[in-house]
Amino acid sequence: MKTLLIIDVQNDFMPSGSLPVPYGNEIVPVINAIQDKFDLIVATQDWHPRNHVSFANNHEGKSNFDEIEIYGKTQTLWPDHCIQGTEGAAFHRDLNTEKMEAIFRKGTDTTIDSYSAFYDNGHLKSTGLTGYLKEKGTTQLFLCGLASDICVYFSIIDAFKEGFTCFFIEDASKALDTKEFENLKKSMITMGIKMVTSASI
Ligand code: VGL
Ligand code: ZN
Repeated sequence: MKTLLIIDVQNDFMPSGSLPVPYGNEIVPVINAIQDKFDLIVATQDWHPRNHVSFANNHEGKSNFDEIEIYGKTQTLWPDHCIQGTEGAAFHRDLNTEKMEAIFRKGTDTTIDSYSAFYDNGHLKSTGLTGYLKEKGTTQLFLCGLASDICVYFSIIDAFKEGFTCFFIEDASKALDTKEFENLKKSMITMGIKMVTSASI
């Protein structure tokens, strides 16, 4: 059973947003065009409270893209983005949302970030997404969205470890840092994650 998991296709990650992913808008028509090929469509939204720990603005003397330690792990400090209920946290207006059966929101805990759709960055709490997808009968899981080197990457790694056969739809995703993504891609392929394009689904 084929499921499409659409990660964080939200206004703040678009070229005009507060944490822009270059060419992020270009994936919207690609994602809309492939939706018919799936039995189930699920999406995520990055959904932070205003006082979230990942915002540089909430740390005195820190600037955007500085790094700090949280629970012993490196945390990049981001510009304010995807604040709960704001226009920046909304899906891109052209993204087809009609067929989404569920929307999982992540990054809601003030004290920890959550790049993956499955667990927070400390792997302390599950979002329940594995249970949902398995109960729905998902075997093959296709991921796309923003950003390829952050939230899509961390989500697909967790999905693979949870036992799904995983496909990364390359042209339905864009990276914040394309060089970093090329390195991550090699490690994903080595693990057994399959890289595909929208035309081959
Ligand atoms: C993301 C940085 C911070 C993402 C979310 O969706 O890739 N990146 N929060
Ligand atoms: Zn975030």
